[in-house]
Amino acid sequence: MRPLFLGLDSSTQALKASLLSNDLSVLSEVEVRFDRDLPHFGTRGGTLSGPPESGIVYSPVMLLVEALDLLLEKVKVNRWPVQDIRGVSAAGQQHASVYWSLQASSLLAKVNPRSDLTSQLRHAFSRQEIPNWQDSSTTAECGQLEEALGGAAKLAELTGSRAHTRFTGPQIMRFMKEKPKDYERTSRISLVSSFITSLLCLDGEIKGIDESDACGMNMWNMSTPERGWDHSVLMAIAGRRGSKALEEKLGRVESDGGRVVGTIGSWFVQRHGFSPECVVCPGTGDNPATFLSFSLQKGEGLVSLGTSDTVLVSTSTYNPDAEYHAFFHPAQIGSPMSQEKKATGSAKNNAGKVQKMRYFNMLVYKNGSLARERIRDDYFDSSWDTFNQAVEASRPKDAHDVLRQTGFWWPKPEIIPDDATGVHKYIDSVEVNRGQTHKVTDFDPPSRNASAILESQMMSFRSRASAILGGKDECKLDRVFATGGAASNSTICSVMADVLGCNVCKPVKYVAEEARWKNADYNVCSVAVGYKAAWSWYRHTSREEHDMWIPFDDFFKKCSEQRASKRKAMVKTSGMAKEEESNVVDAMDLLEEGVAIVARPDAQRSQAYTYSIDWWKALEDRALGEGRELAK
Ligand code: ADP
Ligand code: XUL
Repeated sequence: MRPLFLGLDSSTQALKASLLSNDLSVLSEVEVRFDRDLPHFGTRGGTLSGPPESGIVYSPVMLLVEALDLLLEKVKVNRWPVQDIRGVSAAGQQHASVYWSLQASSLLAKVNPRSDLTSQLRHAFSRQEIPNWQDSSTTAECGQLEEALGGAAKLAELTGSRAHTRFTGPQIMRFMKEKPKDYERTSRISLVSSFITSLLCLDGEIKGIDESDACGMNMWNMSTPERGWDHSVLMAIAGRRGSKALEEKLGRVESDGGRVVGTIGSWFVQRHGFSPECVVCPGTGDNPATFLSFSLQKGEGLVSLGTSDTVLVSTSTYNPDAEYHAFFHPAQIGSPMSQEKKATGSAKNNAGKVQKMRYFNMLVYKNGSLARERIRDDYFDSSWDTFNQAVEASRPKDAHDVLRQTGFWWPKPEIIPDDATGVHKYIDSVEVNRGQTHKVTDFDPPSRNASAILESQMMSFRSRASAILGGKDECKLDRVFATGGAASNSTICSVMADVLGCNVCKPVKYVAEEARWKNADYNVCSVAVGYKAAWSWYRHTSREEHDMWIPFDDFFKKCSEQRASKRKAMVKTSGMAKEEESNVVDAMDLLEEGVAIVARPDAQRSQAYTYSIDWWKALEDRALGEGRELAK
């Protein structure tokens, strides 16, 4: 039997599962879509909303429990060999919190395999709602928190982010105020990832929050080597007297992303046929999991072009900034924290095995695909092809063909830059050198809107990524991975390569039956936590000291080498001619096993963008100011 691994992803709209082989190939996926498969909850897009203007967005906690029951039924229908699964881990939407009742532990410990979880866990929660990341009901709490901590920059320096309405700290603060009795009746507070982890183990213990996920709470001190729940933040949230109780409700935090925190619950073994040898390791947030899916190295990035645009940048240093977020790497063997030292009286047993702490920064933009779509619809008859043709017609012709028209699209109040609003377009009036830049109602010709929005969005990615990587504009990303709906557009990827000045890559898989590489269209979050489960199991079952502490990236590399040799052996036995084999590889610009380059930067065009960055930055400041004036 070859061990298999399972990754779960509890996202806004669905609970997804990926089944992986021991060389980390994706074998199969199933999902429960909340609106479609559990319609009795009445969710739209996976969530419910509070009264108009309240900003409240949530999902029922029982929706996730029922989704897990249903997912396991779907796994059965799909005949997954669950008895061979040896490791499992879960990704969950970041920031979203789950509130356990006082009897939760005893209910978890005694679930009966003859019934489903839904019927047995109804009383396990002190709050029926999980605040969703789209919730914006906590503006007042964010203001109070920042004021108490000395401002947005100070809070970012301590916890990796300024206060955000969706972050857990402000959410807990509001819950305490609105429902003090329910808060009192709360034994523990989990994030979605640690909530699912507790359900997987079902041993009565509420499992610890993963340290990378803890960074999305506005409560975890990242700024000192010993980290820990930040006492000044806890006091600002719960008052001097309540801060201790809050710390207890938050519980321990897992600094080693590959530690085995339990084995799969006997309920899974008896009811669904799992093996009692299947181990569970800490889950993590969905963005940390996405980061992990490509085993990003220092200086590498990931751009997700979905409804919103997200940029993740891997770094070896802590770079907090009020404009974006800093997180710990989600699969590292972190140094002992103050919490652990307190618990054991000394450094934990992994001291000496720990790796230098690693980080990543995350930029989140609200005006991503929807802003691009608006231009496509207004100017290009809703056709991406026509949009792309306009972009191709206006790309820089050489290094001196600098930007002369640019714009800023913030129809929704933007996160980066903070609170930017409106749509602003500018034209530089002199052909040679820089002249006066004028604000205009539209570009000349208007088809310029297509390239202007792409260039401007990517200039923003570039200038912020450079700031994260070293503060200078020449400081570039080494390569980026592109994901999300718009990454299927090759023109968009090509502009991204030019503006960022680096290769743009995508995951690909080799399909033996068709003897060719194809885009890997799996769900990166659940796959990445499947990688983490495999890493954890490998360490757990190894006898060699070296393997027990193998860093995640080394394990990942080892598995991709195994996949490469397996593929080569398959090609050999298939009798494929040498020439045909190289055609298969050349058809995809392969960078390494499972990674293809989809766009390379053009040196001349890239230089033109480098020459344009200061001009663009000054205009971004101007647009920000003009937007604020108009909003007054
Ligand atoms: P979500 O954030 O919901 O996961 P996706 O990653 O699925 O979103 O991306 C959806 C977005 O992708 C859509 O809003 C659409 O504008 C964009 N998109 C899809 N195909 C293309 C394309 N060919 N070119 C540009 N954008 C595209
Ligand atoms: C990130 C964020 C969202 C959620 C989606 O800060 O709020 O991307 O993680 O589940």
